[in-house]
Amino acid sequence: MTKLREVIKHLMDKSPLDSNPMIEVDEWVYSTCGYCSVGCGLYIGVKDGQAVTVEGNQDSPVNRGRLCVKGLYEWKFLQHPERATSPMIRKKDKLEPVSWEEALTFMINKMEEIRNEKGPKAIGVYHTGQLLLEEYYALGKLAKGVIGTPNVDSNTRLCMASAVKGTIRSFGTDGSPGCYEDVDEGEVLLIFGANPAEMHPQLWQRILHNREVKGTKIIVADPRTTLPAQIADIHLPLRPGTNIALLNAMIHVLIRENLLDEEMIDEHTVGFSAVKALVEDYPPGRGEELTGIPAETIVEAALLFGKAARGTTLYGQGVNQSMSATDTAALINTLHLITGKLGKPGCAPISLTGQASAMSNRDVGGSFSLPGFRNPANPQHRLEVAEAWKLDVEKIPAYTHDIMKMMELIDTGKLDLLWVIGTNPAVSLPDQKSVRKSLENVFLVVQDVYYPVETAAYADLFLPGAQWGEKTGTYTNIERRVNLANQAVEPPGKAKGDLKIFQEIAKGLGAEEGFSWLNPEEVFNEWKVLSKGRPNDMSGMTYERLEKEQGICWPCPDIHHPGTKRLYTARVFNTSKGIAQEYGDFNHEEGRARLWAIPYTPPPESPDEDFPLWLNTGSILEHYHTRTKTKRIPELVITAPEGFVELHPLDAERLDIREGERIRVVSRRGWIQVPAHISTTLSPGQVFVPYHFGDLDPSEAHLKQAANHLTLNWKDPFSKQPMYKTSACRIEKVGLAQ
Ligand SMILES: Nc1nc2c(c(=O)[nH]1)N[C@H]1C(S)=C(S)[C@@H](COP(=O)(O)OP(=O)(O)OC[C@H]3O[C@@H](n4cnc5c(=O)[nH]c(N)nc54)[C@H](O)[C@@H]3O)O[C@H]1N2
Ligand SMILES: Nc1nc2c(c(=O)[nH]1)N[C@H]1C(S)=C(S)[C@@H](COP(=O)(O)OP(=O)(O)OC[C@H]3O[C@@H](n4cnc5c(=O)[nH]c(N)nc54)[C@H](O)[C@@H]3O)O[C@H]1N2
Ligand code: SF4
Ligand SMILES: [Mo]
Repeated sequence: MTKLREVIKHLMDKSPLDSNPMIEVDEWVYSTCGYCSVGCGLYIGVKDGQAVTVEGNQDSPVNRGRLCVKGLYEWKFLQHPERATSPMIRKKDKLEPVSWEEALTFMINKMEEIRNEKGPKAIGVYHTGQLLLEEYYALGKLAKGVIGTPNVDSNTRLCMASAVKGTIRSFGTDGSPGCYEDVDEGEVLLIFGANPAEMHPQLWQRILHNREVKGTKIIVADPRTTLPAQIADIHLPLRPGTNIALLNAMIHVLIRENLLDEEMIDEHTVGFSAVKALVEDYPPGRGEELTGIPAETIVEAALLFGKAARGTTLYGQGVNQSMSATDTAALINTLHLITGKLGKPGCAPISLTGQASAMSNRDVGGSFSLPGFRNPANPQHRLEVAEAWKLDVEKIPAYTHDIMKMMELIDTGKLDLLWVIGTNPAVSLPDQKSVRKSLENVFLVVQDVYYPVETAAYADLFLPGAQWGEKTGTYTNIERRVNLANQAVEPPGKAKGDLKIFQEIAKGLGAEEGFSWLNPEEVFNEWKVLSKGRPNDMSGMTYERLEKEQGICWPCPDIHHPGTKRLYTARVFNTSKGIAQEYGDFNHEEGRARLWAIPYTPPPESPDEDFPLWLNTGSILEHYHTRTKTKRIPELVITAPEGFVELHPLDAERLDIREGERIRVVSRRGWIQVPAHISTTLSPGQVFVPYHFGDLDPSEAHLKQAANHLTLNWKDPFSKQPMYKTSACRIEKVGLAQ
């Protein structure tokens, strides 16, 4: 790690960066940060029609005026010479600018042609967690209602799918049961497979504050000694992929010591006897064998959590992208249910959603569900949606496919057109070699805000959207707070809001009537009616209220309702078939939560003679995803200019590798060549590669640095989420035989 990064990380840790100094502006526009799901409130400063600064919103209960380094420079990615300003069509191997009319006619003709020839299933839509709630709603209606394809997915599949499935399997419907106040009020915080110091920095500031003022105890379960692990009271550096073994051993201790909430177990849940029987096989000694954590440390962690009156868990991609991901999320919920740490202050299992609006996508059924967490397999739920959309119920697909399945459908000639909106699969999907081959073999439409962008290297048609700051709509954050992000500036050139693009395509496909909204609030109002009576009821919200009240947490069923901090306070869950988001063995007509008994299963790939190191991939503070925004901000690029691999000093010594030396990381899928950063953050035998860096844009085409050349195309059986965190690799000095 460079010295500068160390300094920045230290700064983030000790003294929060306050907002920009005030500069002269014509107008301050109320908005919400568009990067991560913490959902910080901010104002965009506009001068002469351009965004010139941002200022943290002092009144926001989320961040109280503070912003992290990404939020602070957020205005800078709006005006950039590489903003996409015109639609483009591939002509003679090159994308050439065309008019909107030509671009949309081309797209609609192609869609009609494919639909007539092969049916709607041959059209795929793959979108994002970075649009606005209103845009997801419109896109869901267009893809499922108008096009009528089951091939609809979004990048939230790569991110939150396991947390969502785990939450549904425990409680019946999606949505975090808790709120940020539960983080403040917990005596103990269990940070499980997450690194909020770098990924959710303003939530981390709250945690640090609580620790200082209230002495909150912190337990961190992460194979790496991240910043949270460094300050934790107990660090559980488990072997990658062993979450289930650790949780089972902790639950074993809790049951043995009778640190349980019997009323919750007996009256409000099902499945305890199976859990009890299963964890008998996971005494702390077996936990140690499987996870590598000393048995007494597992006991200490379980007792700290179990004896505290209030405890909250924050979990992230170390769960969702690791082995047994959905099961781990369900087991974290189980841990909270059996100890009664749910539905009361300071007690909640909280999934750290990643992107600013990933939760909005889930709210309105942008990908796998129907709006309002409705179950696509439930005829009544489908009917409610069909009636609202004035459509034949048969038109709405009863299932959807995940993106890696769509790649397979391309490979087998069943999917002919893929419309990619606000995501960059030529960097972010696993096993890039096969993904890039599929992208070559489909009619590809890319709707993005920058050009060049890696995935557009394969595009036949490019549509320029507008981004954060250039359009109005809402975001739902981690704590279910729906907040407003207002348009501050006009999009550049011919770029236009994604909602407008969806409306025009719907019109081209003959569905103008259902898409004739005059502004985003009209879309919100339509959705709001459909949300009535559902767990994520937003019918009491208006844009005016959202701005005045600094966002409102759903459910908010009427105009006078203040919103809801925490769910399940009455210990009644959404598992009955009529309400639940899915059908399954967790359905329970009395509304009991389901406890899960889950045996440990080893990952499908682990280190061996040929590939002796664990490969872990993830994010770093300065960059956001595939860097389309952050690589265009010099202040962020300077500290992390290119891809790298972190390895432990003992491994570096054994392999004779020096700091900064360019080395090759090789897996069964491919290789990358990046500088080595020697770091004690990792345990010996493990390496870490950030996934932000691509190698298809002209400025990076000479580098081979995308982590996803290495990763495994292996999906969790329930959530179909790729397992990015757990595979095997080796390191070679450059020049040595492969
Ligand atoms: N700066 C920045 N912030 C971001 C983002 C970004 O790109 N940049 N992206 C946003 C998004 S979309 C997301 S999803 C979040 C991601 O936020 P996080 O989930 O916090 O981040 P990750 O780095 O993906 O993974 C978290 C931790 O899981 C650990 N881990 C790996 N394997 C295992 C395992 O088997 N068990 C356990 N217990 N832990 C394991 C890793 O070592 C890592 O420290 O961040 C959001 N915030
Ligand atoms: N190996 C490995 N791979 C991973 C992960 C990992 O930990 N390891 N993490 C995964 C996770 S958690 C995530 S969330 C994904 C993220 O992966 P991606 O979704 O591919 O990453 P982004 O860079 O956010 O892509 C968003 C694209 O949308 C564009 N865009 C931004 N705003 C708008 C808008 O308003 N409209 C339109 N039309 N376009 C817009 C951006 O320019 C960018 O090209 O990566 C996943 N991949
Ligand atoms: S913590 Fe997240 S929401 Fe807040 S400013 Fe940083 S990136 Fe934006
Ligand atoms: Mo994510």
